[in-house]
Amino acid sequence: MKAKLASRVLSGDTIAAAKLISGIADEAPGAFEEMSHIYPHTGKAYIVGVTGSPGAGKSTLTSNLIGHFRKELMTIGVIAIDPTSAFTGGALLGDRIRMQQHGEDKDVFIRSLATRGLQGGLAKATIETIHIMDAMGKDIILVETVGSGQIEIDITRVADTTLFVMTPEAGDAIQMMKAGILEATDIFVINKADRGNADIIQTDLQTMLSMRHWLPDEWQPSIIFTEAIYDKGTAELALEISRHREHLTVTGEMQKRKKLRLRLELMETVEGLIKDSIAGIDHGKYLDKLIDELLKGKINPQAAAQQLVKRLASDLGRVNNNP
Ligand SMILES: Nc1nc2c(ncn2[C@@H]2O[C@H](COP(=O)(O)OP(=O)(O)OP(=O)(O)O)[C@@H](O)[C@H]2O)c(=O)[nH]1
Ligand SMILES: [Mg+2]
Repeated sequence: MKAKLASRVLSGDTIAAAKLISGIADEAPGAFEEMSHIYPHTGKAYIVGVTGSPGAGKSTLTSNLIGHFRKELMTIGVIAIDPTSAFTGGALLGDRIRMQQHGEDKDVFIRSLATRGLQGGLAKATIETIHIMDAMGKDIILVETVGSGQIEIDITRVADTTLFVMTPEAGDAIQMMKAGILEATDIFVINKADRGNADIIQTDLQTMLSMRHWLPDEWQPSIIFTEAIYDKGTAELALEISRHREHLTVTGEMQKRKKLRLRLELMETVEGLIKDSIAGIDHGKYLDKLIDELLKGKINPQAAAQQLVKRLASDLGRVNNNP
């Protein structure tokens, strides 16, 4: 494989990048070989996670941030993760329209990843898409997700700066506690401040934050007000992101986040490999046989799992002994 796509991606070709991203999501043969030429060019981009409840204004805010960073001549990648498109088919289009003002800008590259079809591999596909945009030379990569499921939380944990977008409407604060978002957030954005009552949610938030114990060097999440439809508060938010970035750099936390990201990627890859290998034992017949035994109550799930792992280990041992 000559890694034709990878070399085009490295020269900034967006069509090649889009093709490679689809190849990764579809696990197309050759895509991973192409990726091996991408990895050496990664590690420079700054990753910002934009999460929050549906309709909170994440896409509008992301679009504003793109505009702000473009004025500073930074190049931008955007990944919109869309868990709802499988059901409604609409949200994805909405995001495209909101961001389309940047569609003509060759220094802004926007891709959507739908959760449909990716199952457990979403975090991995997202990280690989980040690598591709990073290797293309994008300075900032914004990742928009609805912060409700575990996968989204994993992704926000590995961003360099995570924003959680809320609105003054009730319920947001409680939901956030449940989802464990409080620990994963670096900057809280209270959007739709034009609707009033923004101070109420700010007080709720401050109360919650004050209940946490902070280590001396630890970043304490800040609260920023925005009115995204009027592009208000964008500069303040961008400034806060750069303040957080500075904090990560001076405290060495940046390196820790990079390590976390690599760990997540490694574990997801191993998990995928193991699952694929198990499904492939005796061309799938071994798994089928075990499931039949489970169904008949001849074996319990714990014993079946142990049997699978043992069989896998012995198969792998045979592969290693007879190269
Ligand atoms: N009043 C008001 N409306 C806003 C503000 N920001 C965004 N909106 C509106 O809120 C709606 C949702 O905005 P989006 O940016 O699509 O929100 P989102 O969080 O990306 O939505 P999903 O991706 O569907 O979860 C749109 O109709 C926006 O115009 C704001 O500051 N004030
Ligand atoms: Mg959106």
